[in-house]
Amino acid sequence: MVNDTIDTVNKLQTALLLAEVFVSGLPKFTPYLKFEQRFQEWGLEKGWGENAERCKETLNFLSEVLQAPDPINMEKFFSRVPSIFNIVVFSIHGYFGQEKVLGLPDTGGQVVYILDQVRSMEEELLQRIKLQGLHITPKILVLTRLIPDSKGTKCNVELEPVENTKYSHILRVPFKTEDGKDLRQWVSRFDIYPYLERYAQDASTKILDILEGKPDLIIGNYTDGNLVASLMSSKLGVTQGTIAHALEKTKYEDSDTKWRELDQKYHFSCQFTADMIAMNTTDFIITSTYQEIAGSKEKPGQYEHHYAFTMPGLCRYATGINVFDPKFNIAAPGADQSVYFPFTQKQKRLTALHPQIEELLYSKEDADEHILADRSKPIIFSMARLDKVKNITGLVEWYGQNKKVRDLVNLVVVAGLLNAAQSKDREEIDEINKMHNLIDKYQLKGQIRWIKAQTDRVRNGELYRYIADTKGAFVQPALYEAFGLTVIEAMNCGLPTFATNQGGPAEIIVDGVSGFHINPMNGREAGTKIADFFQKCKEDPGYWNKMSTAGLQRIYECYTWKIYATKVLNMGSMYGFWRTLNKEERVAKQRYLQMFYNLQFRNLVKTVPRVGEQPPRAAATTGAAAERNQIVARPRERKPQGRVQRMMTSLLGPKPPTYEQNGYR
Ligand code: UDP
Ligand code: LCN
Repeated sequence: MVNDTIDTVNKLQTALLLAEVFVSGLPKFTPYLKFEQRFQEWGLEKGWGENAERCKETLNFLSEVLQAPDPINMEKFFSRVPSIFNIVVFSIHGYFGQEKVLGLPDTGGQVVYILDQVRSMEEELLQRIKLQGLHITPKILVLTRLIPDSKGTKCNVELEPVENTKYSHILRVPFKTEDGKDLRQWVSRFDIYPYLERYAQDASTKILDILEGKPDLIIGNYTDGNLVASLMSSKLGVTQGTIAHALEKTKYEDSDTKWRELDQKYHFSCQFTADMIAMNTTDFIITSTYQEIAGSKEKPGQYEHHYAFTMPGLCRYATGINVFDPKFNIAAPGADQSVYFPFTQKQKRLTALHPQIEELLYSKEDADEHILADRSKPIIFSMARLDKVKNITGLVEWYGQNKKVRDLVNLVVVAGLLNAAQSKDREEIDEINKMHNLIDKYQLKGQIRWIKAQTDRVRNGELYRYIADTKGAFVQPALYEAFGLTVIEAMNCGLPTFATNQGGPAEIIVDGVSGFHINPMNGREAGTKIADFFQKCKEDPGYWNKMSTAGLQRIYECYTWKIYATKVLNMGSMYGFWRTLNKEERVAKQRYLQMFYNLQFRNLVKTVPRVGEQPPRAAATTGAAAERNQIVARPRERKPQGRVQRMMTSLLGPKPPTYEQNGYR
């Protein structure tokens, strides 16, 4: 925005003043081209705005920043700076695709979130570039894994345009086996650590090729994507943002202290170490709610869980991540309102899909144990991956135990597979068996309909609305839910919603006003709350409409993708600026984190078997070897001191090696 003739703040301030006075005298919509030459004479280049009015505002915002750099002025100015055109988003695990993937193992809200996020960011970028008076084509790449055995999805396709965008693509890069071949099959998110470093190298090469240079912003998602984003952004010196979605530490109680017994199944030691590295490397963290950062009085937040914890015999985090760090930001996602719209919008309703939906809900085929006997009852509905934490089996149990609810409503759940023999996912298999046992135990035949995972998003949208037509409700019973996209999808469709008070939904819903909180640890209370609602609706049919409308109002106020995209692009711009300051401090921290990656993370990765391998003998993570390697990790400290310093010095000499020296290129 400025050229070399401006090399002092005084010169900049003078140029701003002259230019502002000049454009103030022009008609508002005078195009930039008409006065470009004058701007250049003052040392100002393109990017201030597409016309006189827009330039005047931007010039004024910068003058204000120079006089009083308060957060509001800074944000106003940085929202105008044309610093982001190319964005890379990492989402590696699961089946990342645009159709037929939802409900497959490890494949849920993160995929929906990212596809909607990309669309909204592209739209916002295009609008910003136009208003900046520039003619630049933005590019967004979503990096995921190419899975040759793609199970009928497009996960075996290398490059795929993102639907409803012009310049955004999914780029799939395969995992490599040790002998350099493409790994063919899906790998559980718990087991993918041995593949990530090589993946980061291969992905970087492809990205630089396609973008013909470095991206301006890298956004990681979940542990694996965040780690790879950290590797790439450190290597290329690019601004990085991370999104946790749902980290495992929050979901599995005592997973830190019990890491040894759980490691073979979940490899939490690897995962938590990767999370610590990514949280501390990233320039900024995007969260969906405040509670995700700092929780509530009763319950720690997802990030707060990572502040101080110990994996006995391995590592103790004294200040893993400080929840007061200014890198934390809230940008809540939305739901695609062309898919999830209110049931009352009759002209938009997809009535042609109703026969299919009725088949899904009431047909006799393939579901002889799950036929709803009384079709006149409202439906309580839930839809989720069949993971333990989603607690769909909990909901079935509360329903089974509560006669009043059973009398008032039918239960419909869309979740996982119905046949354990068809599943490869360890937790899903346990949950499938549990579901069948509960249906038998509480004799739920005639009152429950269990439908396998449904991958058609558009039809799912109509399904929520169809449930609303029955004057039913959505129930989200998770033991913990980081955010809960199904909650906002249901609310967008006007379906009154009961959702867990553990995690994001506690913030999305105002209890008793825009929906209801339920305590997943107290099924009896949850059942009573649901029964009371339907009883009240029976007595006063206006009550159902009131809750439906209040849910919608809450969504329009707080949960839309437009609000999200504005915030995230502002973050990219602001934190990109902060990166240029405090360089020394950054470098020292970076060196510490690289040491941590090289010495700790790489060793832990060796304990995770690759596909087809027997578990290797634990590297220095268990027993005496682990005791020898025990370190106290304080990644936020500027300069490692004391014991860590001694360890670094004894193992590495005074200067720890960089990623490059360790073979990461
Ligand atoms: N979903 C789906 N079919 C299923 C299960 C889930 O389409 O059988 C979708 C659901 O509509 C939502 C996403 O997957 O868009 C789940 O997101 P959420 O945040 O609720 O949970 P996550 O799976 O990410 O933990
Ligand atoms: C993962 C989850 O488990 C959900 O709670 C979120 O809604 C989803 O990611 C999107 O962030």
